[in-house]
Amino acid sequence: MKILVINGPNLQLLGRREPEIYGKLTLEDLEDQLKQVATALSVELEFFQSNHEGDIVDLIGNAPQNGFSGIIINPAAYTHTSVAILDALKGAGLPAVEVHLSNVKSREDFRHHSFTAAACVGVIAGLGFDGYEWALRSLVKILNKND
Ligand code: CA2
Repeated sequence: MKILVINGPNLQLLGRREPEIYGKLTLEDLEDQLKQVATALSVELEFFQSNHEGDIVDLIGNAPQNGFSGIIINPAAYTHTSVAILDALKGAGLPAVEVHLSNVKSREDFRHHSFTAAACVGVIAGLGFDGYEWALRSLVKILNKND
């Protein structure tokens, strides 16, 4: 089972800026933490970070033929703006879980609405890196049920 992990714009800055909001750990630290969980669950992960909406749309669109069974996505700022990513997720038809490091509901009003969540089986926000781990565990459970 192969799961695609997508991180959207500016998340390459993790651990380098705004540690009071996003923590001190880097994107590489996140990937290492998730790989350990994936090994324990016997699933394969592929990581992708992009600052470009179209690249994310292409990646999601190609995910089914590239053999992915599910998607974990932190669309970052595109969460609040992108009908294109929403449509790509719907079109791909794979179970997806949306993750946010911060509790978007406790932040500015413009972060309260997610366009992309409507195409996801669930959303996890405010748990930092652990949110990705719970997303992975839930996705694997969902996919195993679908077998
Ligand atoms: O809480 C999250 O994970 C967000 O998706 C992060 C986005 C923000 O626009 C969403 O509202 C919530 C921002 C990602 C920017 O990441 C940075 C990381 C470190 C330093 C600066 C930006």
